[in-house]
Amino acid sequence: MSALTGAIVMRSISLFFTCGRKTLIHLKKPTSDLVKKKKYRYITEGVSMKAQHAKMIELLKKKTKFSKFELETLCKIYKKLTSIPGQKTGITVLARGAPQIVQTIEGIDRTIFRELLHNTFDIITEDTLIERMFCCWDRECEGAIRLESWIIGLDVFLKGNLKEKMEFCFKVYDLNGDGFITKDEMFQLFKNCLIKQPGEEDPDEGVRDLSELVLKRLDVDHDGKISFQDYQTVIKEEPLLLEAFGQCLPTWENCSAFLTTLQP
Ligand SMILES: [Ca+2]
Ligand SMILES: [Ca+2]
Repeated sequence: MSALTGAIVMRSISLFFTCGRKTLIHLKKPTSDLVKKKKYRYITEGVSMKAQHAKMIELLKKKTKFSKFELETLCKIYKKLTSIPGQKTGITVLARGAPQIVQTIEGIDRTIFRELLHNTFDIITEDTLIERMFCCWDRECEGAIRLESWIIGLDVFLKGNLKEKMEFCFKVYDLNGDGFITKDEMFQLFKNCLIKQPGEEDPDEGVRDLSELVLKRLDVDHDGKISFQDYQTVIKEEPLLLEAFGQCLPTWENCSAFLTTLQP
């Protein structure tokens, strides 16, 4: 059982016990002792949540380039995004390893993610890329981006250096995640970007030609596919080719506009 699954199961179990305890309290006639205990429990729960939050901010401060203030603001934005009134965001799944437990994973789902890219970062790119970007952000592959993954994703997005950006873009473009961008993957990536000319006999011909051309430019070791090593070598010489297969990063203007909103 992974640490994450363990944590999910533990949370479900603790929720189960908490529910049981609450019922017990209601069944018995409340005595001042019980009331005191209940109050005490709420106070200690509040304190431990605060301590947990502080610990997480500290951890994220080490893992990312965000300041404490920026992290606090990002947490607030996340909370807003995942708690739309009258609507539970995230996805409902069966707990891994404990299918009897149905749980809702809190997080940014695909719809919110798409809207966020669209409205906040002005990234209007085609579906395959959006889906790949979502999968790269959703590091636990749960169908929802949790708080930590959201902040780490934003760190690359807004403050990433060239290496971090290259790693992110390559992962997005490597559609099947096998470590290479193949001619077929390039074809899929370009297919939706090119506008078909009316009356064209073979509309895919242009896409194939373009894939061929880009492969020639990026395949440094001439093995017919693009490895991260190939990609890295070329991008270092020609950073403009970073997003050669489609936009998956915000523009500099959008980055600085968003970062400004995080300031005091
Ligand atoms: Ca691949
Ligand atoms: Ca190669």
